Amino acid sequence: MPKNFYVLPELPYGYVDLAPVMSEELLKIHHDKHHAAYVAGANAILEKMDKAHTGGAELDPKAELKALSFNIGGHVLHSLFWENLAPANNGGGGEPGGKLAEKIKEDFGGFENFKAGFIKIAMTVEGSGWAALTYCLKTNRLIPMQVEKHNTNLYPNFKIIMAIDAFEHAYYLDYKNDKARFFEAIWSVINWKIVDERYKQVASL
Ligand code: MN3
Repeated sequence: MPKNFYVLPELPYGYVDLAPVMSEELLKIHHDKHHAAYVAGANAILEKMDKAHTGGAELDPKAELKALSFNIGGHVLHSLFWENLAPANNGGGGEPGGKLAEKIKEDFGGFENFKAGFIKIAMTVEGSGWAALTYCLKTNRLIPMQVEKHNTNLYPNFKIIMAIDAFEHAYYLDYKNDKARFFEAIWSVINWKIVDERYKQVASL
């Protein structure tokens, strides 16, 4: 198989479709500029790495591997994020159903508890980062994760089933410094069907 590069995925909905939770302008900048920059950043380092591996370029491993991790992490997390959103009342919002609903009830006592806890996780991300939900197959638990920037607190091998972007660029244009309002509003565009499918896949149910 020939080597290739990362590609910016198209959004599974239109730029206007998540308004008013995210305005057209915010979503466009977030996807076309921020996410695109992570894709371009990762690809530029991969290209340089290809050359370095065959002796045609010099690589600064510490700096460039850190940057590669940041950019690949950004690409992967944003791809998950766009997928786990959907327009309100057209796949987005409401409460999870199916197996995921049962698991949330078992682990958190119910959706409202889970939601309140997850908002706290998003609110307390320091600087730039993500609130993410993972599932641990070994201990049969939904385990939340606070991702610093795009990579620091990852549990290796744990699959993320839901992610919420807590970088300022995810809300500032629409909400200014009031991120609490963004983390409250986002629930009306969460695509629980996708999150439930990911959960069932990871937990092999
Ligand atoms: Mn982002």
